[in-house]
Amino acid sequence: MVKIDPSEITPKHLYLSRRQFIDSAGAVVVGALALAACKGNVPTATTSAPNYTGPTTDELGASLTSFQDITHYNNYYEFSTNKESVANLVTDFPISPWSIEVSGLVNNPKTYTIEDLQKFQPEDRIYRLRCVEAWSMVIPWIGFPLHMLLDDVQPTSEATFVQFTSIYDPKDMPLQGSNLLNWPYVEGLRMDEAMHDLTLMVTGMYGQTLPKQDGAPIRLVVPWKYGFKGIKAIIKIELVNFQPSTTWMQAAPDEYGFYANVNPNVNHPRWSQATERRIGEVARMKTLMFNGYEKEVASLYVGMDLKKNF
Ligand SMILES: Nc1nc2c(c(=O)[nH]1)N[C@H]1C(S)=C(S)[C@@H](COP(=O)(O)O)O[C@H]1N2
Ligand SMILES: [Mo]
Repeated sequence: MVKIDPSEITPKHLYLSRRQFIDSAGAVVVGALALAACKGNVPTATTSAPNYTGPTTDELGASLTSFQDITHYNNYYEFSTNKESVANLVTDFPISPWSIEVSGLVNNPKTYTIEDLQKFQPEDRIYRLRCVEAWSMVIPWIGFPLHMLLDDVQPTSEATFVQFTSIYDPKDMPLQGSNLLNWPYVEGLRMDEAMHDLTLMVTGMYGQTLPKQDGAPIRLVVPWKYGFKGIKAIIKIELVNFQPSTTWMQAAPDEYGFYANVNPNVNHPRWSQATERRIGEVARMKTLMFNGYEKEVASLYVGMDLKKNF
């Protein structure tokens, strides 16, 4: 397991009580409504979020994306294909109670409530998020490494991949009533990728509970891969002995591969991946190999043809 430099992480002891959980979810809803009411009048974005006292740049010196942009420019196809609309459509999506089943090739299968997950010490991690559509953000997540959860259920020696499944709730997720994508949204990682210390189960952002539009109550974040690997609203994690199918491979196998490592040298069939637009900034910037995490993750892919295994 590769450890990341402690200087890159600011650990913070956060206990998300059920009470705080409900309070901050409510605050986001109120914020979204206030914004909708002001739309057209006030284009200014809040730089940060209330209560956030952490660092304001990533380890490369790039500024954090504003809380406003992170919560109002979202890819969440269960709700909308319009990134600016997601925040207003998630209001009634119920996320409590919620549980996650962790099963398959493990010695100790378990179903965790969100409250149960508090035993895995949450950390603050500032990561770049690079969408396959060539835009990016810098986001101060709160979460715990996935390996903590996997160690808890004890994968058997047969387990080689991990499969993730989002909730299926067509009553509350309007586009699950359409065939835009195959539902529920599914994703996967190879076992060594899942066990890597950078791979995070995220429950918060900017010092508060995760907003619904960003994947509450729990989502995956794999910072060296394109954003679509970061599956939101997870209800099941299964340890398996085959490479799992993913929603985007099913939708367009020529465009989206299983590995989806950020790679400026492998273009999407319809656009270049050499540069990206950092949300909130004007000039385009060069996309970094493995999204700037090459030192930490390149060893996972030695001997693999990254052009073929895109
Ligand atoms: N369940 C689910 N997870 C998802 C998606 C989605 O449509 N549904 N979109 C993905 C894509 S394409 C991206 S770029 C990120 C966006 O995360 P954000 O809205 O928090 O920035 O979520 C990913 N996770
Ligand atoms: Mo994306």
